[in-house]
Amino acid sequence: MQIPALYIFLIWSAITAAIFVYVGTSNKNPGELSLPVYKRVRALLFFGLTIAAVAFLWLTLPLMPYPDEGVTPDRVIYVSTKQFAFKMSDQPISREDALNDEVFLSIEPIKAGELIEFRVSTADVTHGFGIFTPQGTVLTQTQSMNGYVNRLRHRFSEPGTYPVLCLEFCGIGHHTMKSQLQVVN
Ligand SMILES: [Cu+2]
Repeated sequence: MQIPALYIFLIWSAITAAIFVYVGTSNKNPGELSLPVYKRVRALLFFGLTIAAVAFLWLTLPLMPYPDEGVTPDRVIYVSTKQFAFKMSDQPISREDALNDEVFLSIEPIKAGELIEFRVSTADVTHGFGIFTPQGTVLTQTQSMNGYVNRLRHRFSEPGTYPVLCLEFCGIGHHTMKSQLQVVN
């Protein structure tokens, strides 16, 4: 997965650099563009990009995982983040418990098929709450932000051990910020 990402990055960087070089060199000999042509190009760009944007939104917005109105989750799990750990509880987590390193919280295993709502917040800086599949690919994620409770709903279809990792660079120990979820039948 890393190598294809590197190639995509290199190709994209080369395209961006080529555009800069083209614009930089083409400015040396500015050509005259007649006003009607200029207006036509501008109208074409405006309407073309507007139609592309509307089509893109129309195609992709229905795929967004918005929680259904009026659907009650089977279970609520409270998540609190702090440099550099996750705390999860079936009860709301007080700010004192969130900040206290001596307080260890745990949750009961999750049942496969249940609709889980994670309520995610942070006790210090912004973190990420990323749930990965047992095979190590991202399953779902939300940010963990100070002063906000972000709700993330997910239904685990298969039992297993799902790693939880921070997806925001939150400080020197970011890479050690790990947890996991147990999903059972
Ligand atoms: Cu982090």
